[in-house]
Amino acid sequence: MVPTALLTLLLQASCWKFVNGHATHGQDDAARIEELTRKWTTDWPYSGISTFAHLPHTRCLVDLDTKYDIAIIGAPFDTAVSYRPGARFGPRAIRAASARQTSFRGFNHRAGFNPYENWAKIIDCGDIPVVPFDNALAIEQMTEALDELLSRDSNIYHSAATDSARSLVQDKRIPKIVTLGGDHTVALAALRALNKYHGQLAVLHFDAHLDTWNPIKYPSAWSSDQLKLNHGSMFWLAQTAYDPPLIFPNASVHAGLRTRLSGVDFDDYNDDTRQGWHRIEADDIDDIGVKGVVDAILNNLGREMPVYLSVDIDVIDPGIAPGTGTPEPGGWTTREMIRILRGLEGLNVVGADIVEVAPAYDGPGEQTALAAAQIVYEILTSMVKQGVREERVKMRGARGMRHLNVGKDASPAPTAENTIEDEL
Ligand SMILES: [Mn+2]
Repeated sequence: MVPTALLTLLLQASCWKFVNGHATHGQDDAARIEELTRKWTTDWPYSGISTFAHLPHTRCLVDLDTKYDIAIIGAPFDTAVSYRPGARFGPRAIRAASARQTSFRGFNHRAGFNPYENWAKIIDCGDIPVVPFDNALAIEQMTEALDELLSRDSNIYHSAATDSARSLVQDKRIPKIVTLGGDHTVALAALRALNKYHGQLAVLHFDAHLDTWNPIKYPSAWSSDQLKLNHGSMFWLAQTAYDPPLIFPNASVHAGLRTRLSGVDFDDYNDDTRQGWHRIEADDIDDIGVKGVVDAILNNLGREMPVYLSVDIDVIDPGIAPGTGTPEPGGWTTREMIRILRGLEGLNVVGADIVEVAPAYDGPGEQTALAAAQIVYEILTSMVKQGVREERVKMRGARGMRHLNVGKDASPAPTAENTIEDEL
């Protein structure tokens, strides 16, 4: 039997709830939502549904209302690999490994800049649901999906209130895309989509391998059209299967090479040269250092040419990043890779990918996926910082017009390879 005093208390409590529920309806909803948001929306690194760096997620491909300046999208595709499969699980592994990246602790001390707290709206667009049974169809799907993302007006352009404001951000109208692979074939889809908006692109390709292989170099007595499409031939296809070629002639750069070559001579390299590529070997870093690698890249690409930045995680030594499809000993360290990327801030990168993360071969510490997540962070830092830099140049031409949040860009500590700052 319930004691009378307790019964009274229970009744009072339910009446209070009833009255309180009605009293707050409408009148205090905004304040209540604000309070709930304050209490419950700041995730710890280990809480929350997994998105890249806890960024907001929407299925961008069908959500026409949510605008973005940089779209991160997964391409879980791995049916064109020549050795270990498993990169279809790369996007979810990279997202999980990015969990310690948050906007409130996102200041990149090497760059003097927080990419998550500046002008650019970066969102995680989820994955392209790529078919696993038909590679020709998969490439079409990925191309169409990336094309769709690029076809939208960027957030900063969309938000510009006046014609003159819009004209100032005209060069930011096309959003940037960062693809989480997936095997390296996804780069072909990205080049096809980006070409429609930017024309021919130079490619900056970090990889242990050339990926410009003529498919006849693969040891098979059999042939078919589909055999030509694989994760070591997509740049050959980009150069030879399209008219005009998707890649700008004589500008693109491989960095971090250490692959074995076909046959008994340098014919693979000669063929690569004929396709217009410049090569930087993994070993070169011992002779010319990080600065030498950066300078060699900048000498080829300049700072105006639209660049597609494609990072195969196997550029990192497999002792550090073993979770990948075609590991090659003798690669760069994560620190070297970060410093090279920091030295390349001034490039006009219009799209990027991080590919070949295959978590089944990774360690329990997720070291490969962690390296990939860090590389994405460095790429995002450069993309957003580049936008601020462009705005500064414009401000010099039109003093007083501030349309980007340049105030949050702390001056970076000068480094040997950070020459773009000196120029500006
Ligand atoms: Mn590759």
